[in-house]
Amino acid sequence: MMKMGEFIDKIEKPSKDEVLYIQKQNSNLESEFSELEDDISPKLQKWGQQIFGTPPDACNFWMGDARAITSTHKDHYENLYCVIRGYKTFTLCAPYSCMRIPHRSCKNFAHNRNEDGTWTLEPMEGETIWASGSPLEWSTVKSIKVIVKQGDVLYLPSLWFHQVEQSHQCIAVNYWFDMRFDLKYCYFKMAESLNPSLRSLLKGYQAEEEEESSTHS
Ligand SMILES: O=C(O)CCC(=O)C(=O)O
Repeated sequence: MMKMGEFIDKIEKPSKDEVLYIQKQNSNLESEFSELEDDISPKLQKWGQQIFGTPPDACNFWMGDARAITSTHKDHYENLYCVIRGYKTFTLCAPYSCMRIPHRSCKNFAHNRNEDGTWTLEPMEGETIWASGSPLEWSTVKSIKVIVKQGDVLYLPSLWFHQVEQSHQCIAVNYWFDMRFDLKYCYFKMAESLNPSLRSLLKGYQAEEEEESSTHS
């Protein structure tokens, strides 16, 4: 656990060994930064609630180093993303790009902080299928860049792929509202099933699972 004072000191004088980013996606605005709630107008959350018809699943606080880049992924959420200080650059690919985005299987690791303040990368169980590389490397996938400046709110619809970069000490708050698993989701899953790299990864998992269940029966 790192206290906020230590985080601020460190981010003001960044070291080459440590790239810090507050980016827990577990509603940390409520659970860890409740002191800030009075500074944040409830208007955006209320508006989101009205248009998506449900309270947010998570309200997140983000603050980080310019070297911290969020790799390309998509979420099952309608996302209202507000930049409070600095700017963020979102590189976006539409959901139908899922047919073409190369994927690979990545081993899971956790960054654990040691008592002396150093970090250890600990291997964890399992693997995660993730987009491989970044939008600029995918010649057959169209992307658009959106710069979200201080005071701007980006509505990022569910299932849009996004890679995110930021200015140093950028601060943001976002709200995730659960998406509707309707026809759009069915089309997305159908398009995804046409992606050759995903198909072969999923087949590999399926074969492993079948082998495991036959050795246990
Ligand atoms: O701001 C970031 O670094 C990532 C944001 C993101 O991935 C999200 O809001 O879903």
